[in-house]
Amino acid sequence: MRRVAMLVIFMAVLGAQPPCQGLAESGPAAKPPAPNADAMRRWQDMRFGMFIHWGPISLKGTEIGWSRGKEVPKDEYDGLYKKFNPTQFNADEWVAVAKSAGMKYLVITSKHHDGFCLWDSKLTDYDIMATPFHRDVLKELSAACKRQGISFSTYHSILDWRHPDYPTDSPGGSVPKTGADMDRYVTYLKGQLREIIENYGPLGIMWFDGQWEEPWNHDRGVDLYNYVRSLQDDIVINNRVDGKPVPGSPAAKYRVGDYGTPEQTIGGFNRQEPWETCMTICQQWAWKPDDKLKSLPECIETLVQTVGGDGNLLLNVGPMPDGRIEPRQVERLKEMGAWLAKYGEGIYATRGGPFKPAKYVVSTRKGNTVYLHILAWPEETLKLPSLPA
Ligand code: JFZ
Repeated sequence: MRRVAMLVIFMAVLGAQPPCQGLAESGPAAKPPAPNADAMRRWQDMRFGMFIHWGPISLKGTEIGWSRGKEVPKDEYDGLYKKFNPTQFNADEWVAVAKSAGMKYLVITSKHHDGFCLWDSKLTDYDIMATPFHRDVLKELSAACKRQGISFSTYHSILDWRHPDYPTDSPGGSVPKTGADMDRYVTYLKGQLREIIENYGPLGIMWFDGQWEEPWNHDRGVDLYNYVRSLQDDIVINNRVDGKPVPGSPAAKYRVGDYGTPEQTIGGFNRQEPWETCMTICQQWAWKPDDKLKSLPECIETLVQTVGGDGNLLLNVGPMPDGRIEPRQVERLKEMGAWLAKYGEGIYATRGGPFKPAKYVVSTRKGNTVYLHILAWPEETLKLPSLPA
């Protein structure tokens, strides 16, 4: 009894984590450290980033992850990598497009729900090195970001419907797998995150997703959060790292994750909890031929309304199977960049408010300066919303 207690104290002193095996049984991991304040500030100041969803599924033009076992039969989906050869991929061009849009950071899918890995992973053969393309996309992109002064980050799906050890399968996690082993899967997940951070880091953000299924839970989320911070302390981690409470255990006392992630919608005015809206420039996350492109006013108003509510905007593009970002999307992004070249002072490194964003008037501030973004002037006089008390 006494030896067990001593061991626990010893581990706490060292700041070490209990082993993850049997985590659900052995109770929650140590309460995680507070977000790194400098990293949070750096990330919030950037305000505008590029999200990239990409993989062999772009050959079909259907949605990444979700179309596996639906629009595209599983066997066909899983074999697409053999034909994935985006010879026109040029990392410096992608980064230049982000820069020309006025974006300051970039987040790319290292692995989506389909399990395909866009980098040279030693832990699986289902990766970019198994394709005829045979070039490490994360390596080239992270290097280009460094060269051009853009913060590099990755999106990583916790769930993996193809991996034999992850307990659910496509379509959409509705089918249980036999022989799966979640503890073994978490070892794989952590090993891959280590590869990404060590080989392509330091990263700005680790953007988790796919946390909502039963195999994931709060305790595993806390453990994973601690693990990623132990690899790089000044990394920012989104709130999709956390999971539902372990079945049968009391509700979690706290949540992990440094910021909120409203999806395809502009977050509400909130200066207490950092947040980032992620939104597609068209309608699908992955590339779809002739997908409906948002207009320039729509794109700019989304950015202004988001920043005025004190959030960041992560605007998504899905590159084509040949490796290029669609020219009409590049055009739209450049138009946003031209607007930002003129009005960026009222966007970058600002905070939302003091007025709550309204339909036609949105405010941001920096020091003693308040910036008013007037989106329309429909009446004789411009009425400002009332100031929050
Ligand atoms: C998730 C992903 O599934 C999606 O493909 C994309 O990567 C986006 C940024 O994040 O969005 C979700 C998450 C959950 C559901 C739908 C979309 N859901 O549970 O229906």
